[in-house]
Amino acid sequence: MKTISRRRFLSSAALTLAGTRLRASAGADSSTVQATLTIPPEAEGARMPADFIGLSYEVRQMTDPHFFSAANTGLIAQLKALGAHGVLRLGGNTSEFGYWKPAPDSPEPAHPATREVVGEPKAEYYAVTAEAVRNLADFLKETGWTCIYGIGMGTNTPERAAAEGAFVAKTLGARLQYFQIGNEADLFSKHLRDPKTWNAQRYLAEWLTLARAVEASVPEARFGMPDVASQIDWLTEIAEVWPSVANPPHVTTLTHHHYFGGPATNPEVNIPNLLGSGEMGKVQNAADTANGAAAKMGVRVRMTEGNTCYRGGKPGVSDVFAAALWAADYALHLASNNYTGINLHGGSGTSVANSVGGFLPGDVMLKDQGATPEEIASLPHPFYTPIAQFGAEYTMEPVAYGLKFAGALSGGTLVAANLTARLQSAGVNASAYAAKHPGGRVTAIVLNKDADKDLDLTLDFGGGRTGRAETEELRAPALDSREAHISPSAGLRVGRGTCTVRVPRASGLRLTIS
Ligand code: BDP
Repeated sequence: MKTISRRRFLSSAALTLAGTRLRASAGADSSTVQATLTIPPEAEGARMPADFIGLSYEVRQMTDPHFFSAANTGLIAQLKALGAHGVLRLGGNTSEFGYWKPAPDSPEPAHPATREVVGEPKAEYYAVTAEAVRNLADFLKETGWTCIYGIGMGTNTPERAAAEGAFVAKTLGARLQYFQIGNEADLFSKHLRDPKTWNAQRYLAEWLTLARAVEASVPEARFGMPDVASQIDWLTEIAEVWPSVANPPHVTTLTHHHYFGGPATNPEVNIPNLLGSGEMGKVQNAADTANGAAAKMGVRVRMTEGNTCYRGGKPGVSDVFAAALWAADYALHLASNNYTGINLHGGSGTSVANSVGGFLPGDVMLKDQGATPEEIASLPHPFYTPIAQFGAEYTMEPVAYGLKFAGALSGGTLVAANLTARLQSAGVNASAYAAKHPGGRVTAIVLNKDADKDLDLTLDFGGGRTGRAETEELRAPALDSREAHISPSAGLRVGRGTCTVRVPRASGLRLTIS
């Protein structure tokens, strides 16, 4: 292994950023873009639910029944800091290898044979216990959050799904939003099903068998589906055949996942691409397809699992300030597209490593770059996790600050104007969103993702308003800093409905007028 100085390690951790200016401070070649945004007085866009913000964890995380429990006060505090109302989603690749264990002496069932494939979880079976579900209920009560509960599909049986569903519904009560059955079934052809025959129709047939079994024991059961990794056209196919399903189970939400790219070794997974316009273009295409299918079924869409870089994230991209700007923009982009919410994936390094075959490619990459075990341990694991654990301490990572910053629009109705398009046509890589809250308070969020350009912005709220606007910044020293801050700034005078403000490169601004 080659040796590497601390300094070089830190700069190489920023990865493949050569030629890109990442510093947030203005340099000699600084440039400023001027733009005006008119915020329409009526909010006629999508309603962003109060519980829009969410997190996603592996079901395997429940093998430690104390993790999601009332005793885990450190984690509870972080969830509450992230949002007063949020949604905890349990799923991930490991959900296919958990089995329901109703009593301490229940025997382990026989498991079907599966193929072992690099990058997919190994068939390491584990029990989901009644104790873990009871503790989860207490945990949710403490946080004020609700839950999307993942039941396995890959190696499960209708009988076990029904028994688990009944216990979960009874134990979580109103904290259960809905069940999800199966995780990323569009990838089952890799290791869990016959690639020659596996498709959306087969999936739907299997899903209906399991959902009907759950419904038989939980008549009021609600479901989100199909939780695809990337084949959004499965939503279209399902919506097309749905009218021919006799007595369909109560599906409230169509769901899909989204990772910007991956794995860590992919040079395309870098900060300029993460913050570039191509990413939100892809997000928009997926949203258009998903919303088309949802409209046919009379439901809404949720992005139930995703993050910056699959297979556990990329150090220097997933765990730095750029990920905060990405998360805020991505969340609000989905909200503008009428999504009910977003769940960014994370959890413990062990649970996520297990979900992707036993190790995180980002760790291997760091080792190859000569990082010491101490340096590697000082980074969050998985690298993309919104909430990281270091010893007994939980910390909110930059990506979580982005979610929190965006979460201020939750509960409001978004204005329909495409503010982002205006900023982009002014020549800056920035986006903007605004929402009106019940009672008349208006909040605007501007995300300047540009590495080079500051934004001098005039906001026009219409004639009537005068007074002061409260402002907060989302910032860090640089796009590749391992930190993020949300802090109040000086505030602004609003005269005859307008105010002007500077949004520096690589920063966010939140502005509220009551
Ligand atoms: C998703 C899986 C999840 C993984 C994640 C990843 O559902 O279990 O942890 O990707 O690759 O596809 O990081």
